[in-house]
Amino acid sequence: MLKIDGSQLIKEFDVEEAISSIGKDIEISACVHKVRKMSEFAFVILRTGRYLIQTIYSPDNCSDTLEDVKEGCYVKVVGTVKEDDRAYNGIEILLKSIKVIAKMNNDYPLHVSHKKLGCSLDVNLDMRSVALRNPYERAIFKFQEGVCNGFREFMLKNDFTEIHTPKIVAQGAEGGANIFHIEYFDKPAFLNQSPQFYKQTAVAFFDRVFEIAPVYRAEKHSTSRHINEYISLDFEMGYIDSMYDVMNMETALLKYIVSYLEENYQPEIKILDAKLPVIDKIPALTLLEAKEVLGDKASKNKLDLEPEDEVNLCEYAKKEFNSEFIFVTHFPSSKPPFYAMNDKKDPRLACKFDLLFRGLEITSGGQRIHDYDEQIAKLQSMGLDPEDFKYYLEAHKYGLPPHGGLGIGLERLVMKLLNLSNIRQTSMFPRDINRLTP
Ligand code: AMO
Repeated sequence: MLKIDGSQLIKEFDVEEAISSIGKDIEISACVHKVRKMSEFAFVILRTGRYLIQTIYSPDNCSDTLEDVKEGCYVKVVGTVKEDDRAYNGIEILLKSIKVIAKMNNDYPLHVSHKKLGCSLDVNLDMRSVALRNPYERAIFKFQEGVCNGFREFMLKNDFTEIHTPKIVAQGAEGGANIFHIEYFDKPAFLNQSPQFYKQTAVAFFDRVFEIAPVYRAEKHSTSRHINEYISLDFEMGYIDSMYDVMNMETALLKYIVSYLEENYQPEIKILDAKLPVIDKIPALTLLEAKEVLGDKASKNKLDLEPEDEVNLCEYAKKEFNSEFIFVTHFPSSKPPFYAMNDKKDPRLACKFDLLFRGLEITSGGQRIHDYDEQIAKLQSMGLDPEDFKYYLEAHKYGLPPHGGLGIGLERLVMKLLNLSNIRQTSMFPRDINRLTP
């Protein structure tokens, strides 16, 4: 009988191991990225899960032919590792054998092996399963993995507990019309706009929590900054003195993510030509101050930031403070979210902040109401019925420490870190008003 004990794992190609195997033979399973035939020999470029590797085929060295080896097929090769400064990662492989393990049935409809695809974004998104084989396109998502890993590692190091909250809910957390209605058997239900209620509830028993998960927004317009399903990097922390504790935590978090990327994602940083921000202190202005510094350039909307304000404030922060980030604090307390604590000094303002980066809001956060009566009063002042929030209010009823937190839009953060122009480029299979497939 065959017994599987988990000790015989097949390994993915390890570039470090290959570099340290110069002069030795190695076996690689990979996709054929490109074949360039010369008169006496051929370059066969292989694509592993993360790297491109140059191999050299010559009929004298190799026991197989290249007859069935086409761009897009999958192969298993054995070859000798050679140093070559001109090749990817400084090595090339002299092929001894090359066996096709899976054929391709159709030629690629896109230029997968080009540096960039060179097609429109719509074509790219329509043909995602092919487009993502292009090293530039897929590097965006490897880099995105790095942002999530950096986020998670920082959170765990700082005693936050990872939680998983429901996405099918009975009540939206963020208010407004951008909520998806679904049928939950015989009951109406919604797709959650954020883990807000649950992460606040969890502060009562874990003190500090975080979540990396999808959230849903029924955006009825098509813009370069909105998608209908995005990944929210959320955290919530107890025992804060003010929202400035949350802003400090975010500054340290962003510094950590950038250095984590620099340390672990150099191949992607190179492919994507990413210019990562240098983060020192992040300036903070109140909304009122922000509108004042913008002067004539400020949008007519006095109660919130419009996209042009975000661009202009970032330009101001760069010029005045040499910072690519800027916090804006103290939004009107009459506006959502209803869970934001009112400023004790001026209750017309809420202890809520946004963080802008390279011209775009990437985060909202703030201090929340922890007192039961205060939360009931704020719900009522906004014309909301506390009965509709019965389960959320249980957390307040049985006691919550002073707390606050934030939500970062992963795709927006990655889009800005990479200086891309459309959020859809950073969503592997984006959902927007016109797109439900692939
Ligand atoms: P908010 O609704 O401002 O706050 O969202 C937080 C962050 O999520 C991102 N974001 C989006 N990204 C892509 N497409 C969208 N349609 C979209 N909508 C929002 C933005 C934004 O800054 N619960 C609060 C957070 C908190 O206070 O903890 C919340 O969800 O980057």
